[in-house]
Amino acid sequence: MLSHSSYMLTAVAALLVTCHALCKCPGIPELPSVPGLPGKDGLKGQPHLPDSLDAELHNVLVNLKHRLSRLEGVLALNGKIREVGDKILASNGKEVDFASALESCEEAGGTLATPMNEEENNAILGIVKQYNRYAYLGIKEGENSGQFKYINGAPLNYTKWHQYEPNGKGTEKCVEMYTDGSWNDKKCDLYCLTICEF
Ligand code: MMA
Ligand code: CA
Repeated sequence: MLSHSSYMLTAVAALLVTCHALCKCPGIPELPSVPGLPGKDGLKGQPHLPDSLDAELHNVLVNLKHRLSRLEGVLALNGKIREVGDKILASNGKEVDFASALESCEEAGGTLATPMNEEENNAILGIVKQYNRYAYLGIKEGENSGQFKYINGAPLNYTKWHQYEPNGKGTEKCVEMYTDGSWNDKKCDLYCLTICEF
């Protein structure tokens, strides 16, 4: 019979293995193998967990969710994050060129804020207004001038161009958000606020 603490250890290990299987966790190293505990493929093909372990895992998950939501509440209260749909938005308050802004976001495990609809655009706008600074978006012009795309190369499915924009005709390959939420194509080597999404 396993002791209570062994069950807890097994529950937490199983949870971590499950989390690692479900998500890519930037900055979090691969789990070391623990003798006596299942490896990262060890839960596959196992039809059920024992009821007690299942209940324990459920409990751990409920508590983690509760703790995370309280932490998110604290960060939101302090104006450090904004949540929109499944995205979390945050800025480091720094104004840098496009490449540096993207690098900071990726280093933190995210990417540049990329509005995919009006609701997301408004959430990013909230941060632009908070700092009263234009911000680079996660959008770039492709090789063919006039063709703006998401950083991952996918075509845009939502746009909010300011009147008469984009007007750079291949000379302004990045995009900034104005303090009214509209977009302007802009040179990539200027200084704009860094806003990331996670
Ligand atoms: C600047 C620059 C452009 C923008 C125009 C709008 C003069 O250039 O920000 O990207 O389109 O202003 O007047
Ligand atoms: Ca422009």
